[in-house]
Amino acid sequence: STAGAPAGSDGADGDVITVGFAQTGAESGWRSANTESMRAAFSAENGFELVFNAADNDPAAQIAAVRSFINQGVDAIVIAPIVEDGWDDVLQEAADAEIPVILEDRTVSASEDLYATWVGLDFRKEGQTAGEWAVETFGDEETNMVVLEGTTGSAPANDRAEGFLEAIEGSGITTLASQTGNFTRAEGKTVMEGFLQAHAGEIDLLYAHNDDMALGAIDAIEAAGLTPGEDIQIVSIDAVRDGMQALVDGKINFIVECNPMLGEQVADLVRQVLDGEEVEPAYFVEDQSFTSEQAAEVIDTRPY
Ligand code: GYE
Repeated sequence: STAGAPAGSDGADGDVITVGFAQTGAESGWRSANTESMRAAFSAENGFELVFNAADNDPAAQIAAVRSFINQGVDAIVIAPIVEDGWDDVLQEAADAEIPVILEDRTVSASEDLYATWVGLDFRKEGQTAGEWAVETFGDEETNMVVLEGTTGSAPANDRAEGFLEAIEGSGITTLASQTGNFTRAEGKTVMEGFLQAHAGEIDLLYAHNDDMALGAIDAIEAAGLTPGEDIQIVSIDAVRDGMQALVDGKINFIVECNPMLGEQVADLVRQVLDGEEVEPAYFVEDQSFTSEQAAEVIDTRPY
């Protein structure tokens, strides 16, 4: 199992584990923290050789990267799947090559038989928590909401939308407009600019599927002469540093955490799977949520 491993870089057990990691891209602060966590866990000191690919959020490029890992004969493949659908063929190819696949972060719609395990967050619950805050804040009041969705077809965009809608059912909150901002700051800004033009003076609430899009939207709201957090209340998901700072500053009103520090747990699972140990089909990592006051208390001690 030392294919491609540089000479003299043997791990503690004398056998370097070569892992191909197909990352989504570099769209957000969450993603940077996740990549860092993975690189640290799959280090040479820990006995790994990491073959890293970031697909720039192009699902076809990500599948091609996984195929190239199979051709290279890596020991294991880790994927943060950009979208849920379209994985059956390449996962079957990995299974045929007897290379175990471990998923991290996002989920796939393919059968559980086609991968060893998954570790990540409960995106639906994150959406629910965000929606519960919105209902507590606005209640029966007639409230016009706009939504910045994550990447279309991605598990977090699907599940965060679903969980939120479930939570606001029967409340006074209605959706004026909902569009993808691809989890990026730049698109969060341009899509929000469009919302502000089409619905001038009407928007009470923004639900952003991640902090980066909320931060882009804040720029657009301020450029329109409005006060984010007051004229338009904002709820988002991730709790990355810049998002937490905007929450402390009162520009965002509530953030639901999504923990990106998954590297160590993924590395442990890779070892267990390669050792033939039995693992669960899914491992959920716990999330918290923060008001402005709570963010102020913890912001200096956050690892990302
Ligand atoms: O919320 C977003 C990132 O898949 C949970 O992807 C992840 C999401 C995260 O781009 O910021």
